[in-house]
This record gives sequence, C-alpha cells and structure tokens, in this order.
Amino acid sequence: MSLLNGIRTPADLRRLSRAELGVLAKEIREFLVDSVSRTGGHLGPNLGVVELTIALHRVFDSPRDRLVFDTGHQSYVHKLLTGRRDFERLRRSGGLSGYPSRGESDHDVVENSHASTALSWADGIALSHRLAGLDDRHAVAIIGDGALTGGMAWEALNNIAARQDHRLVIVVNDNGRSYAPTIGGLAQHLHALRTARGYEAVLDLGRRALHRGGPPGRLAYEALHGIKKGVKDVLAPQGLFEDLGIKYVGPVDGHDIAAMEFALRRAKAFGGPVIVHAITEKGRGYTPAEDDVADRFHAVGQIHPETGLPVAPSRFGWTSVFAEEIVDIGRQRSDIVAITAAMLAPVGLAPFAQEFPDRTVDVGIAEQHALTLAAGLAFAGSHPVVALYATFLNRAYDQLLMDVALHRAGVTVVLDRAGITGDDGASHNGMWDLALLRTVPGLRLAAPRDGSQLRAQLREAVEVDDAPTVLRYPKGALPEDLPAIGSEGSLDVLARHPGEGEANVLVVGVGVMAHTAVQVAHSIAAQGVGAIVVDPRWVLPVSSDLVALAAKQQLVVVIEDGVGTGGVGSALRDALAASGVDVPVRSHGLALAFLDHASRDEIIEDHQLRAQDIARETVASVAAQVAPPTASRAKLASE
Ligand SMILES: Cc1ncc(C[n+]2csc(CCOP(=O)(O)OP(=O)(O)O)c2C)c(N)n1
Repeated sequence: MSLLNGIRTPADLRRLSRAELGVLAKEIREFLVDSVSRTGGHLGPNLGVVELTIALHRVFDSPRDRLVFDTGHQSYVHKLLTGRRDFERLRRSGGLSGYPSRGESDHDVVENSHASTALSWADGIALSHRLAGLDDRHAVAIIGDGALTGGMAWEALNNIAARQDHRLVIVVNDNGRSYAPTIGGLAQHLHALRTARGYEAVLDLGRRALHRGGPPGRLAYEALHGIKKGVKDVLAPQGLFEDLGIKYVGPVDGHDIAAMEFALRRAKAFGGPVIVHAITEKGRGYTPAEDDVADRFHAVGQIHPETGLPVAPSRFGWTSVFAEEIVDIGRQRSDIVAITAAMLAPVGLAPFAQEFPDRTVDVGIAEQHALTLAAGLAFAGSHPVVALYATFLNRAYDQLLMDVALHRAGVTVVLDRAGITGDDGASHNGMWDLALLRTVPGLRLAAPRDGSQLRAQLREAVEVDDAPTVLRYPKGALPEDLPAIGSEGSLDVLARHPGEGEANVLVVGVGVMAHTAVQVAHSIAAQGVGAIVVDPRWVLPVSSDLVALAAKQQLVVVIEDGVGTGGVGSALRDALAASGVDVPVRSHGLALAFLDHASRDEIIEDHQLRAQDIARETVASVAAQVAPPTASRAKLASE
C-alpha cells in the first residue's frame, strides 16, 4: 500500500520514519505529475514545496496552528496531507479549487489568490490569538520570494517587527523565481544570504557523503546539520531582517525534511516572530519542469507526463496580438516604456523586453508601484504601457485614480484576462474593472471585440497623452474578426435587422460580447423585433453618439462580461437619465457575487449570458413594453 494512501490527516505524518518520509515525498511528486498533467494547474510551485509542506505539518498542529499560504497556488501538497485526494476535477466545477478553500477543509485559511497578503493575515491571526490568551498557537505564513516583493508584505513585516510577543513564523519559500527569476534588491539580498557561506555546496556534498554511510551516516548528517543550524544560523539575525528586528533562521535546504523540521521547531520554540529562510527548487524532481527555462512549469495546461509537452498546441490568443503590436509601436516610438508586475511572458511583454530591454521594467509583484512609476514616467516625457491581468489592477486602483488620473498622466493600462477567467476561481476573474474604472475621472476605456480592434485601439490609446487610457480583453483564443458594416458617429455598427413591428432594439456589445450581441439581434429579428447592433469601441465614458442613438430606440440592451452593477449598462442608463432620455436599458452582466471555479461556458450559462437567454429576455421585455400588463394600468388609473 502506498504511504500517501495512509495519510488522512497531518497526524498520520508524525508516525512515519525518516526513510518513509522520503518515500512519501516521492509518491507525492508522482501523484502531482500524474494528476496535474491531466487537469492542468500549478505544477512547478507544488513540486517545489513537497518536503517543506511535510515538515510544516509535522512540526505545527494544523488547524490549531494556522498555515497561511501566500497566493495559495502552492497548496496542493497541503491539500493532499489534509485528506484531499480527489484531484480528478481540480479547478473544474464541483472539483477541488486550485487554491485553499474554506469550503473544502478546516485546514484552509485564505482563498484570495492575490499575492503578498499572507503576512498580514498571519499578523492578524497571531494578534487575535494573543488577545484571546491562546498562547499555545502559532500563525505560520508561507511566502515565496516572488510574493515577498509585494508592498503589502513589507507593510506587514514592518508591523510584525514591532510585535515581539506574536507567535508568528514566516517561512520564506525561496526558489529564486516568481514566474521568471525574481528581480530587485530583495531578490539580490536573498541570493546573497543563499550563497555567501557556500551554503548550497556544503549541504549537497555533506548529504551525499553521509548518506552513502546508510542510517548511521544519515544520523550523523542530521546531527551535523542540526548543529550547523543551531550554532551558526538559528536565530542569527541577518542583514535586512536584522535591521527590521526580526529573528532569522537559515538558509535551510527546503528539500531536507529533517533540516526543515529542525529549523521550524526552533522558530516555534522562540515565541516571537521568526523568519525561516528555506531554499527550494521550483519543479523539483520532474525533469521537464526543472529544465524549463521560462517558468519551471509555473502553471501548465494538460501535458504528456513523460515529456511535459502540451497535449493541445496553444491557441493564438489575445495576448499574442498585443505582444506583436506593442513591439511594432515600440519600433516607431522611442518614448514607449513597458511595465509588468512579475508577469513579463504571461501578459505578452517578453518580445518587447527582448527587443527593448532598457524600455522594459519588471517591478515585481507590485502593481501599486507600477502605476505610480508610470505616472512618474509620463510626467518626465515617456509613454508607459502597464500590462496586467485585469484582476490585479484592483490593487492599484488608488494609484490609477490619484497618481495617474488626477495628474492627467498619459499612461496606457492594458488589461489581459478581463471578464470571465473561470478555472482559477473567485479572485482571478477580471470582472470588476469596468465598474471600478467607470469612477475614474478622465479615464478612457476601450474594449476590443477582436484582434484587429485590439491592434487599432492600442494605437489609439498610446496617442492619448493627457489622460489614462485602458484597453481590456479576455483570456483565451481569439474569435474571428467581426467587421463593422457601418458606423453611427464613433460607434461601429455590426448588424441591422429591420423588424416587422415598430419595436426597435439597440443591442450594445462590450468587447468580446459584441459577438453575442450580433447573435441576439439575429435571433430577435427572426421573431419580428427590429434591432441594430453597435460596438462603441471606447466604452467608457459613455459617448454622446451612443446616447443619441439610444434615444431613438424603444429598448436598449447592453451585454458585458463584468459585474452588471455599476458596469457599462449602468453607465449608459445614468447617461440617458442625465440627458432626459426615457428609454429603458436592460443590462446583462455578471451577478455581483464571487464566482466559484468553473469553465467560462458554465459561468456564461449560469449568469444567463448566452445569446438565447438574452434574446428570450429581450423579446419578453419588448412584448411587455408594447402591451403593459392591464392590471398595473388599472391600478395606476385608480391611484
Ligand atoms: C497581486 C498579484 N499579482 C500577480 C499575481 C500573479 N502571480 C501568481 S504566482 C506569481 C509568482 C509567485 O512567485 P513566488 O511567490 O516566488 O511563488 P513561486 O510560484 O515561485 O512558488 C505571480 C506573479 C498574483 N497572484 N497576485
């Protein structure tokens, strides 16, 4: 029987011998490669934390002690050790979440996949424990060197340093990488700690020599190792962390369970905040991941487990169009500076960085800094293009509002993965951008409906030098180009269907939802309702052309893939009301809720955003308009 099968709770781990723990680590790696190759998911990060997570669960007593995984993408091993073995539907509707999930287990704390929050969570948990007199409990934050580049982590460290009575352990999972190698001064500092004392060489040599001696040799290694940690490193403050006043243990080989346990036990016994610096290798134990220069298999789709090659070739998506066009623009304009927050390749800036390394900035996981850096660049004459996943802009709303927009800075923000992203769950959907950005004075937002529009609107955006411009497009494959058949002022007309009766419906498609809008119009026209479909292209602020066209209709239908509350439909409703136009606006967007992980199609169906749902609703609205219910008329008359 496999050892992994015998692990139902972390307590089961404590019964295993050292040799068995090694076997268990191997089984976990095999399980991860086998299952994640079938479902897709965060393979590399999890392969890197197998021993570290085993050690954590042997030393700490979860859920009494609280383990908080920063970002949460590296929590698969934790899931396995806390009784979750069914990875068949990982990240699919009804299956396990790709992140910690309180609904799945009492061992999970933070579901938010936005990085750099774990230290703040742990600080709060430790404070609450102390206030309640629960002095036997620990809060443990596990944070990557990438996540440690985020400002929130440093705000938390600053506070944690002043709380010497907090039972708080910070495990820095230092694999030297975010997606790509982690950049910046902190990364250099960690690197210096790692290498200064020839640490890597010493550990590897020592292990190999002593393990050859069988169990006695292994014991000697552990004792030596312990002594090394105990005398030289344990609780010895180090540089940066010393300056902060936080105790430091390490560096520790994060793949050596005994060494990790030793360090964690010391940290636990200390009674105040301690940093344990664990060195790990992303993708460890799986050659295709270890050999992957780009990101060590940070996140994969379905792959062939033997080779690591993708099962389906990656489709030519929105990101690639941006990647090409921004390089072209960069060639024509030397003032363009590209900014990424630790996601150079995922947002499509790798080719730009290749050609213009001096005009590319990777700020680390620091979206707030990215936006204010952009304001500074614009002030001094550059035109920055900040490329982010839409959900991560949420964090930099204030900087966009107060640093960029208030100062009328010509900054272009490019939001990839806007709208529904699906399988990464609640915190990855880029569904808040339209509602949030609508409140930024002077900001102009374009939502391209296809690749050609993306190219054209990006070019229009970088021409604006006195206000923020935003371009937003979704995840996934590009749809076929949807050419305009005409225009109404600044609006692209995509279809016109004269109806049989008087009713005329204006269908407004926001971005990729323009394709649905065309289908809706087609369908309602078949039922005798006349329709015109437009793509406003620049959807925020609402254009006067759209208001003028809407004023001539009986009904306006707006289709968008962000939250309906406060989105483009609601903006249009407000604009019509402000102009004294009394045409009803039916907006179809996402419900104001946190969405469970599911496919995009499932979410579209759940939120009644399929063309047939919207067409049915539209025809019913038109019918109600043409013949309002007599009961309510009678009621009105009698009032
Ligand atoms: C605020 C925010 N920005 C960007 C991301 C996207 N992201 C997910 S994981 C990751 C890299 C994390 O690196 P690290 O913390 O070192 O963990 P590792 O994957 O190397 O184990 C990034 C940039 C995010 N989750 N949150």
